[in-house]
Amino acid sequence: MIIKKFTAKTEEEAVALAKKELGNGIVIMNVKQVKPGGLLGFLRAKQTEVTVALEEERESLRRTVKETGEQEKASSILQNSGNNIEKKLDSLQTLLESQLKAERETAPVSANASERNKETVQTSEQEEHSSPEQEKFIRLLYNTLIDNEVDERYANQLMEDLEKAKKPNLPFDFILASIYQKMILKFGKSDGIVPSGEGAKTVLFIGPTGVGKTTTIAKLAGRYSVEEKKRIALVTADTYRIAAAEQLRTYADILEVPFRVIYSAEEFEQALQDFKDFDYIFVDTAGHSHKNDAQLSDIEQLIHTMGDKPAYQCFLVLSATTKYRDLIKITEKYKSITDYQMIFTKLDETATLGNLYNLKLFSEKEIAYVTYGQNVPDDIELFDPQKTVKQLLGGRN
Ligand SMILES: Nc1nc2c(ncn2[C@@H]2O[C@H](COP(=O)(O)OP(=O)(O)OP(=O)(O)O)[C@@H](O)[C@H]2O)c(=O)[nH]1
Ligand SMILES: [Mg+2]
Repeated sequence: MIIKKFTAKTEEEAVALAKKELGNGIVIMNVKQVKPGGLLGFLRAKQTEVTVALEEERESLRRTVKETGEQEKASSILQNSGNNIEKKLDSLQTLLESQLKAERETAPVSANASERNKETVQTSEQEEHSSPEQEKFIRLLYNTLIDNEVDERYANQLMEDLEKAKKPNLPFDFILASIYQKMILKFGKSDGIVPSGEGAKTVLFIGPTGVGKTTTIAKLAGRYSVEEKKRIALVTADTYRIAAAEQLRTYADILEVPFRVIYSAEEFEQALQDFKDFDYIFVDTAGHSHKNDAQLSDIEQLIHTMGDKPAYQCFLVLSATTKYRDLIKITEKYKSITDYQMIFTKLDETATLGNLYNLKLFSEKEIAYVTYGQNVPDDIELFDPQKTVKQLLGGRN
């Protein structure tokens, strides 16, 4: 990570200087007023000093690649997260430092933790540049990630990246900011449901049984129809259970939006035709076990009906409480059927969010929304990587 200070009359001017030199991917770490030095310095006006950081990866990217759409996106994520990163991470750092202090006072460390850290400790002893405090801090970050059920493989990757960026006497907040940014970049950011340029946008919700597909549709339909005053139609292809269609019909009645049950690909096409002047058509599907190929072929048929229409988005709904190994299998199975973004439900029922990070890295699919309760339409939001990364690094929920 490159860290550099820029001074100008105003904060805006200093940031502009930094962007001119380092590009749009910078993260603002700190802003402060400084007195000009030198003889007669006291006669001159105060200046603003802005400390910015740029990831080494981004720096080389900036030099070698022209500004691509992808890079623009990364920049905007960083900028959103970066505005005064110091302030945002303050409480987190205090928390980690107090843990560090507690650890120092309660030596020896528990057998389990010391076992887990053996490898890191050994490499740290060979590492001549890092201070023991720095090593402890990094180890604490690693343990926090593991406690939050981040896959060891991905936690180790982050640690390797940190090792590369490490310099003697690097302040804790730089280390923290570096890992924080890296994780946010890996998560990426989805825009969720985006309106179609013209005509209705069809949005399909697929996934295992009981994860909250229908409830999530109700939440989104509520948001879009009541708050955004959009024209919504609800369609269900879930004809497996008698109560399933009724569940969505009830929501449609409350929201006063049209509702249709479809039994075949032809009926689906007809529904899309009939609702073509609406803003959004939300399509509910029956929950399927990823092990049941016959059921999955129904979904494939629905998707086939959509063809390669651009006005179509598909969301794979997953519960944050599902076992990691099963989540891997599910995302893999659906990948063979269609492209999708992920929605994680039931965040309120789990204490650890490591699976969100694991599944993003494993599937390379974006996380669009998270839901955290049964209340319709309140308990849903667009996935916020900053918030999740902070939690994964030990910040408060
Ligand atoms: N705690 C919690 N419960 C949720 C959440 N989302 C949905 N639920 C509950 O999970 C249960 C199943 O929700 P549904 O929306 O029927 O799930 P589904 O995926 O449509 O289920 P099938 O259609 O049977 O496959 C219901 O009791 C919901 O209230 C959430 O974010 N948190
Ligand atoms: Mg359902």
